[in-house]
Amino acid sequence: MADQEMFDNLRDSIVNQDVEGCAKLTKEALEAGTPAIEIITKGLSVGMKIVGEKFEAAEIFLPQIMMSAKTMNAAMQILTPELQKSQAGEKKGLAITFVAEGDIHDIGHRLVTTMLGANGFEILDLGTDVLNEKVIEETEKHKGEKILLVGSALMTTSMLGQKDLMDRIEEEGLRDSVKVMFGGAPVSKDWIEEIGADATAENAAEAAKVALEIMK
Ligand code: HCB
Repeated sequence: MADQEMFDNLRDSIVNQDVEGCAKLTKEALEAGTPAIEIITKGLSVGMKIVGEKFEAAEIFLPQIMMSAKTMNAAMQILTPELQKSQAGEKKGLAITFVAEGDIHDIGHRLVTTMLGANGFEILDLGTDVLNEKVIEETEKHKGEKILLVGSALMTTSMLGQKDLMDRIEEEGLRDSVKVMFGGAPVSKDWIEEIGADATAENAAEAAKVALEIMK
């Protein structure tokens, strides 16, 4: 099967909520030597983007998105051990990863967390719907270590909390102790500049690259 056809089939399995078909296609793609990260960025994530667009256009509703998320999770179970194969020697720092308060979208967050772990970061995963207070508390606990804060927000509402977090970091005198990157569909470079964070990335592979760069 040509590569593009394989990626299109993976994409369609997400859009069509085909849990078993997606798992089968994912295994076949891996067996054919396709890197796990390409299966995600060129196939599965493209499907998720289409699902989001269909939801916005009221062509599908919440139960369908939940099934697409279940489908993506089935593929991620197969792909995560591949992504976890470490490419790094010495530790690059402590990555504290979290999804913003009020936000439970965790597929991209888990993917970014896995990629950072595979690229030499020690991981403290705070999970989803995390209060800024908790992020500050954990940063203070680990002060003195090389800390990278990695926040995700998938909604314009939850993204606003990132500005509050940057303000709190300044107020607590922690700005020189941490690097901060944020990502998720609504996060743009302009937003990162506006709130005074250090970086963003389009996807998990780029997030790992950017993280290594800003932690040098
Ligand atoms: Co959700 N949802 N959803 N949803 N959802 C979005 C996010 C909308 C954009 C869909 C739309 O309207 N077009 C929309 C938000 C609109 C907005 O605010 N602008 C939306 C909405 C409105 C909602 C609800 C409010 C719906 C409702 O209840 N009426 C509700 C909110 C729940 C809540 O959080 N409180 C809701 C619920 C759900 C679920 C539960 C059904 C399900 C989530 C399941 C789960 O995550 N366990 C879901 C899903 C799946 C989506 C879409 C379709 C896909 C998200 C996804 O998993 N993408 C999404 C549409 C979209 O995003 N375009 C839609 C795939 C992953 C791999 O990509 O972007 O998350 P990613 O992560 C990338 C990238 O951003 C980057 O790397 C990742 C990996 O490549 N990245 C970082 C992420 N974090 C980073 C951090 C860094 O530092 C650097 C890079």
